[in-house]
Amino acid sequence: MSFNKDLAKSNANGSVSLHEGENGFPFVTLQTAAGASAKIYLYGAHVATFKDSKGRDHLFMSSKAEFKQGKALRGGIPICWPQFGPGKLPQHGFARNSTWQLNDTKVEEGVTSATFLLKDSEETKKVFPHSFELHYTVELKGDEMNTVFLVKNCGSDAFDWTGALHTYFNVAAIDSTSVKGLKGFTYVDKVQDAKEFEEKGEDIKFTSQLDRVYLKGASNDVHIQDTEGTEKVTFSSWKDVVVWNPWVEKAGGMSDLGEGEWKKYVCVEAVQVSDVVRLEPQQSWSGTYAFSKL
Ligand code: TA6
Repeated sequence: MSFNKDLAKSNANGSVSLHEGENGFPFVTLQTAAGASAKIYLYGAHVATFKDSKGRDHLFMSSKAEFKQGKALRGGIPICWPQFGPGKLPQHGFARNSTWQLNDTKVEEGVTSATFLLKDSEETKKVFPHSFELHYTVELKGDEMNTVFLVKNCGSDAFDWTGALHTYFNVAAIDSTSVKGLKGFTYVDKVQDAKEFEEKGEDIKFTSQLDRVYLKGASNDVHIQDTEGTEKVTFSSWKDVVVWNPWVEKAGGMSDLGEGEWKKYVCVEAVQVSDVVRLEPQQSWSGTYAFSKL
């Protein structure tokens, strides 16, 4: 695995280093002087952990995540692109199943970050005949994780995409978790034949499988409250929010999810699906998505 040694950095403000993980999957570790850390696999530029300076891991990773080419890692922050959900391409597109390259790193006072790059290839052009660059920056700033996701059309023809940062947040117990901030938004309920409803409640609670696309819901902050605290999630440019928990039935069919682990996470995702994003030649789109404990 090639890695530009200049990108590894360590100083009084923190460090960025590269390691080999499960099944030889390389990952980058970010550390800050204050004690926050993150682990990002080059496969999928997949953020697997974010631990704040108090040692709390904000992200859930399945104990049965499968580290093999072509299979998305279960948990953390899978990158869904250029397609969210089912469609012409395999579910959630190819970005989460591709090996990205580490392209830039920064270790400065209060900020440690890494930027990952995915470019079109012969493989991607077989299913998505366009030239593109994805630049994905993961940044630790105090006890917050910030992400910047940039898509550039490097070709001579326009293309459309949908996508998401499909984040699995740790919760103490899903049946005592509430998601707040989406009251009044219309949602597509994928558990009720994609019928549309208006969210009437301040709190979204979980008593069975829940899989909803809150249209334009990313215009607000979203809070995930459980018995141990509240995670604040903020967005810019991303349009929609998906809230998902499989509950016991659907979890039973997920071979890469440990027994009972469906109780330990909720997905609150930054999504672009209510409208496709059309990029003209040389045009870019970028969105930010950040989270921290209140
Ligand atoms: O974001 C929610 C969702 O679209 C659900 O419908 C469920 O399929 C989930 O993504 C997980 O998809 P995956 O392909 O990662 O198993």
